[in-house]
Amino acid sequence: MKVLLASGFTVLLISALKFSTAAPSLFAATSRTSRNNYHLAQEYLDKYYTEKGGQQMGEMVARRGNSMVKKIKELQAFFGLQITGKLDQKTMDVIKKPRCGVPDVANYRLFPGEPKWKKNILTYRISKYTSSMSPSEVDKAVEMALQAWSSAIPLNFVKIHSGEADIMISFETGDHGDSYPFDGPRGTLAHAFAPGEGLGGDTHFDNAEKWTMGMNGFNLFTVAAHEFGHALGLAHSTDPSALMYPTYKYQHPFGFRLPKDDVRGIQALYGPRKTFPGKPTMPHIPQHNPSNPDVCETTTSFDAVTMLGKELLFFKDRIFWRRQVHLTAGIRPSTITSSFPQLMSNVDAAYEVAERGVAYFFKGPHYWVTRGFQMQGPPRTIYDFGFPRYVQRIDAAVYLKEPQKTLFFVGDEYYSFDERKMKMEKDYPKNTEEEFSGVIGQIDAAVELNGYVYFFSGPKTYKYDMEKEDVVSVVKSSSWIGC
Ligand code: TQI
Ligand code: CA
Ligand code: ZN
Ligand code: ZN
Repeated sequence: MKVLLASGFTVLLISALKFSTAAPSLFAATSRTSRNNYHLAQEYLDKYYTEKGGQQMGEMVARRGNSMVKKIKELQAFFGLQITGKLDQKTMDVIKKPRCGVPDVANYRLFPGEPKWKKNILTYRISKYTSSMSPSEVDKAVEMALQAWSSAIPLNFVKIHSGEADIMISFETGDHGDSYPFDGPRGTLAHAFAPGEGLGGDTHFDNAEKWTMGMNGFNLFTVAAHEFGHALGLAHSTDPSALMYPTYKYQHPFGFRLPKDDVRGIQALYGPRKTFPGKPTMPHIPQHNPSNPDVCETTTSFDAVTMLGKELLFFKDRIFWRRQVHLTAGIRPSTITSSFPQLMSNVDAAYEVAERGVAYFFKGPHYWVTRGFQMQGPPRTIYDFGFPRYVQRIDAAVYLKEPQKTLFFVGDEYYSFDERKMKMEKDYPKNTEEEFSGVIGQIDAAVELNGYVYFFSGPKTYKYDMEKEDVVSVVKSSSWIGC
């Protein structure tokens, strides 16, 4: 269910109060308590929700005949309570609870009950676009707005294109089915529901606004970044420099840094994103390796290597390089990260089954399926493959075309997965060094090219000839990216 915005919330309580005598069953308590609750709720409203407009909206809602139970359910969803549809103890507790239990220095506010996401990978989907901007501009604004938050906390956002995402994003006009109709140009710009099931996290933008990438109309990045703050669990801040301060102020999307108060607020819920000492928090995009000795010095090993379509991808921390297989050294490898899904940072292993046009990316006990760079659905667990539970992550994976088998390297052992039968093979795991003569040490990454398997182990890459069953050469791992 949804989180209401302040004005929506006003509607809810006002209509609840208005109809309390007509619908006494909504109150769990006696009529005397109900009257007390009425006064408490009214005080609460007067104090925190004094916007005009609300009453008017309340009348609209009443005329449409929405049930009171539904309203109370929405209120409960807003506060992350159990959805009973009654003004029960917990619901009244929320109303009675003073909202200022926040340390003096901080100006951010959490929602009562402090609803938050209980998982660290959240999916999002943009289900309806606006005609004011191109879809790719909308995608970009949304992605950057989410990234502003995920750079501060250990949450990762994964975009999906079908089905139900945690954060469903859409542009809506007027009444759009959640009892918070939009009001045409200006007024309400957008709203978002607090973390939770169903409507929780969902974010709607008023399609009647002129949405832009720039400074005219309303800047989508700015409003989206604010709304995602709500969708992650932040209420409004009293700090005028905060993103969550309830006044529109254009924010330049490029080079945007989350203001301090918002960082404090969101980290109070999710803790800080852990970065490794000396590693950049934001993706660092090396431009041209030979002229960038840093990258060559520090990139002595890879986390994962795979083909993806016609390109060879090398992953390392939050960076990856893509290059054409057939281009010879000296041609600069291009790099991306900023436009790439968050999950692509710190991948453990990756492989492609070119015949099926799909690739698999592994990170801890999860994996994702992609077609090219398009994610296919939410993350899944590696136990789907038949790994024993003590396997918590995979070091490397390589698909072998001819036998149609994928080898998974874990520690000093490897497993073999039959891609035709979609089954893990019996008699595994086997010892890697015993089976691949000449390959020494733990495997970080592996890829098959032209009948050779390249095993990446720290600064060395072993070129393994499958026919000869032996290593035929050893090269420096960083030479693959032009070092
Ligand atoms: N929408 C309000 C908002 O998102 C809805 C709202 C009102 C609300 N009170 C709330 C949400 C209390 C959670 C808690 O704030 S809005 C801005 C502003 C709006 C406003 O359309 O008024 C932005 C949407 F004021 F900050 F610029 C986005 Cl950025
Ligand atoms: Ca509007
Ligand atoms: Zn809505
Ligand atoms: Zn807001």
